[in-house]
Amino acid sequence: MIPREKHDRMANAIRFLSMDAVEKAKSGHPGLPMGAADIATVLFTKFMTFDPKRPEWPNRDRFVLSAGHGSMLIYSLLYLLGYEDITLEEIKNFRQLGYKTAGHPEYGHAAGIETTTGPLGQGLANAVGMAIAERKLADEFGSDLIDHHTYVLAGDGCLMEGISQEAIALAGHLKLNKLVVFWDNNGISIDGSVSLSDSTDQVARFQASGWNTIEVDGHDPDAVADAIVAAKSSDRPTMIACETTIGYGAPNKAGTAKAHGSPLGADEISGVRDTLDWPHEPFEIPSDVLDCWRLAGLRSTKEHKAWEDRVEATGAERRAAFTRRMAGELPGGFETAMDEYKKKLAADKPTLATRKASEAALQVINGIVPETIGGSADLTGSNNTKTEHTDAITPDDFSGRYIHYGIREHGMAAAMNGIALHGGLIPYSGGFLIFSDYCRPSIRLAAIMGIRVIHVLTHDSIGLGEDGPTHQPVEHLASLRAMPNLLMFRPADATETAECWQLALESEARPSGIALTRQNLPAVRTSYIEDNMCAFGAYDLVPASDADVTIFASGSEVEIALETCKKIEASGYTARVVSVPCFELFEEQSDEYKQAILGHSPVKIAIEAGVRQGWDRFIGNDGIFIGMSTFGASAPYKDLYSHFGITADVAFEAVEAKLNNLAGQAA
Ligand SMILES: Cc1ncc(C[n+]2csc(CCOP(=O)(O)OP(=O)(O)O)c2C)c(N)n1
Repeated sequence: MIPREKHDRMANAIRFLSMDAVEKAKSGHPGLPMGAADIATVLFTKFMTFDPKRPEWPNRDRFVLSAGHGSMLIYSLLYLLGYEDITLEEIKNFRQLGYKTAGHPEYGHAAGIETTTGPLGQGLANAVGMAIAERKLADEFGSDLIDHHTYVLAGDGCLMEGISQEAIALAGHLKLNKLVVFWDNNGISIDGSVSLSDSTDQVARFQASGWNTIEVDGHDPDAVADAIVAAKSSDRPTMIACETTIGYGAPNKAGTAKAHGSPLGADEISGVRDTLDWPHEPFEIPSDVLDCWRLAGLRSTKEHKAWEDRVEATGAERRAAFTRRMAGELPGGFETAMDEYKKKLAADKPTLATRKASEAALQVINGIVPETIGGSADLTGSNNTKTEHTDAITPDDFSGRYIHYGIREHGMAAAMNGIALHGGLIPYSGGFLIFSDYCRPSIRLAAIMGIRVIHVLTHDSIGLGEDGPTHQPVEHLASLRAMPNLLMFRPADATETAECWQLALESEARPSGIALTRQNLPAVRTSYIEDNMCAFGAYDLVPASDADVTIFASGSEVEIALETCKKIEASGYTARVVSVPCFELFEEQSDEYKQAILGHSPVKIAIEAGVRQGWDRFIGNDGIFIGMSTFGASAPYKDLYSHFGITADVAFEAVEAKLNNLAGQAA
């Protein structure tokens, strides 16, 4: 038991570091760290299992600060506990360029930051993914190797965001009993009292979603500790509603929105020093308090050692598999298996919808890569994401490899981020490309963090047909291509689909989206090529030197490009076809390669059943674009392609007109 006075001084160290750092930076959020300091002190001094000297220890407890604006809470903790990445110098340079102490916690900046938070609600949903990963790996490797908790600190804002409902519903359903959420229930957000905009009974909401709930005074360390003990023995995830005062200790601003997101000011800070009896200079932590924190930083050393001994005592095969998986390396034999599969495709030349081709590729992948964990947002039969290796995970049985995420795209994508961040698993999902809008914030965070999550995005154009414009993506490829560090693939046939899958899996430090068709497509790659051609981003499918016309196309429109090419050739001109499965990978090629692909044809044309945006890179401002400029319509897909003029005839006419025009000019 830590005596109350000692606890208070330790918590106050968080409060003063936080308010002083915000004051020096002239920006930031002092209120949350000051209000949640007691909860954090109890958690990190009595419960969390972690090792500041080995922050990547796979079996550490995870702590997610979902209310990322309170970042000084986590920076203070990491400094006080002795994490090397966060020095006092870092704290003094909070929110400054080149320092790890960014405005919101960013994964990869400093060890101990488990995920990037800032967009409210995301951290909570990431934590659900981490808890899923823990349970799955414990099932697979045994609790001697993986057995830890995931703790979250969420604010009112996190709980107001819609994503929180998707996340807690999934966690409640899966009975993720090693997930513990502290709700920093301070009743204040930016505009003022939470009651201005919300009157939800949060405790009842969590209970209705299958959670265990406990209500405590968040400034009573014993009550908080008792609640955590109770949470740890629950058979369900637990939400601990902690009543707190934002800006605790500030004589005038505590309990008000004034403490939320701006420096308290010199007078108020001086008042806090009096109120909390802290006669120390800014950034000065008395040595007895720092000692206590550093001691807390050592609390799991023995446990860590015992875990290492258990790993050592594990059979060589299991140890090697565990180590490989946690390092994120693909298994030996993966490349060979994909290569063999490509040979088979070259021989079979199947006509397939690329969503079916993706299923076939996954059949190979899931057989050889045991760390893939699939799923779908209730579109399994449409996304074709389930294979014979992936039985469903159920609340009572995590031996499967498939998550029925329910109709929760946003929660799914955020949970996948958490699974990837946990390590040991590669999550892939299923959804309609149109509904990437519903998970875009999480995909964006995956791109910022540089993590391997793979989104299978089917029904990728008007080619889906009768479901109509609400379901037909038009601007989605362009908008996803606009996102830095996301690989957006659009394969044209079964071979390209296999290649794109391979690239997505091999891209350890970025997320991928794979856009796939509902409609059947013929094989456009008809002979075996050892190289992964999709790795070039764009490549010659039908080469021709000094071609009069170059046709660029992606996915389902490559077939139309090939037909157009034939028509052009028949009319006496030369044409080449460039397949463009991935804009981003194309940009990463050498200048020579890019120049060669772009070429010098007098006529350039791009065909894609989406908007033009982005294609001028290939065809120039004066190129011909055959695609969409409006929303789609509800009809059988072939009728739609005719109606919107995405056909070889229309493409050929446009090319012919331009060629005639050029010839006229030359004459
Ligand atoms: C998705 C999203 N919307 C808006 C914001 C901007 N924002 C940051 S903090 C905040 C208020 C949060 O209130 P609360 O969770 O109660 O935090 P506290 O006031 O207790 O610090 C808002 C709206 C955000 N970070 N993320």
